[in-house]
Amino acid sequence: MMKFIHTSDWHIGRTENRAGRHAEFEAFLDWLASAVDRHGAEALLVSGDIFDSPTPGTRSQELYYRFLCSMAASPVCRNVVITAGNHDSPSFLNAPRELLRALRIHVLGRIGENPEDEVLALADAGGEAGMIVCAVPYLRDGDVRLSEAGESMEDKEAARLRGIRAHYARVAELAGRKRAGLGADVPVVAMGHLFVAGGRRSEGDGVRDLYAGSLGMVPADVFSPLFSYVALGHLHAPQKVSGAGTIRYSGSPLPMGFAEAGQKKSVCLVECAGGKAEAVPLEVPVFQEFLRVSGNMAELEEKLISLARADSGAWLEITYTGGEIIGDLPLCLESLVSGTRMQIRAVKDARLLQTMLGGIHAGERLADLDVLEVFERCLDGHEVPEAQRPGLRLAYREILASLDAPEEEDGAD
Ligand SMILES: [Mn+2]
Repeated sequence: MMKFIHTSDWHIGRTENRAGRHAEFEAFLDWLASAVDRHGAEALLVSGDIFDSPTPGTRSQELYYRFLCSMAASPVCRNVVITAGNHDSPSFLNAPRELLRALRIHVLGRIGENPEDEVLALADAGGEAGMIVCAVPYLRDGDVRLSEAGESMEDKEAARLRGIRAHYARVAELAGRKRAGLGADVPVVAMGHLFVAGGRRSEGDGVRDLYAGSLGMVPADVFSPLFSYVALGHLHAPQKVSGAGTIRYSGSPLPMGFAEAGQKKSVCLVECAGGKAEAVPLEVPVFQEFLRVSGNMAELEEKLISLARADSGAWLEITYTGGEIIGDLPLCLESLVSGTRMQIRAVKDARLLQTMLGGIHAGERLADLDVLEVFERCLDGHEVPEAQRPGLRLAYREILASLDAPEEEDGAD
């Protein structure tokens, strides 16, 4: 039997309207370190998006290394596996990998020449072979497919999917061989940072849609039946992809913005025995409450007063829906929370937005719109003829795809 914790999408260094959240990240990592020991987890798997940015600040790095240090000293947890997500810099994660390996912390920033590197045999608490992990990082286009000139968007997508399928098949085969070599019937667990069909996106979960609609998704059958469990990252709401719950998103441990306010956050505690895996969510405490409040001035006043009475320390996103124009709305609202523990992080004036931006719908901020939606609004705004739009959309998506892969070049340094 092998017990481990699966988590992902920490996004260390993420800010909320420029407000730092290091205290929350620190509280989460402390909680996680104690949860690992309390539950007797022999391994910790982190499926991507460790950092929010490819160039994390020094505070963020300090939190990360301090946490890894506590894991290395854990009396229970014998191995940590960290894979890169689309937000991470593969080179940044990989830079200390030799040093970390000495502490039984395995880092997979990008796939290398040898897929064997992604197939790890981990020991259990007794020092015996406990499980095999296929530590597959986020697969960038350049990792799994060769671009060809003149390819259509559909051709590219099909080639990308074939590449992902082939890669998972390859590591499954290697894992099968490794298991046979061990002569022990240990479970095989796969990791991934991708959007698996059947996964449910929450509004604004930080997953950038590079491709519209169903493009960019991967069917769950890319994962070999050899895998007892698939530890996924990328979507921020915790969820099962398969009915049995053995292909699963742990979700982000902290709310990534107000769109995730009120979402219950968790990590997964997984027990593997024989070919079977069982996962239960461990709820992460709320370290900083995010709250959305809306209404006209009288309603807002009433809500904020009652929150103040309850001694709320929430971060607020306030949407003013009143008809009356209030010139100094942020100041007015600020005076309502002064002397309380609450902090206003964002103010939206539904009516003002409506009149000023026309095409932008009530309650929206530019930051809430998907990049493709913004482009659509531009096409509408400039009254671009329908016939020209498909070509422009394609060109725009190609630009986006190239922006999303800043790491392709950094192999040089
Ligand atoms: Mn993420």
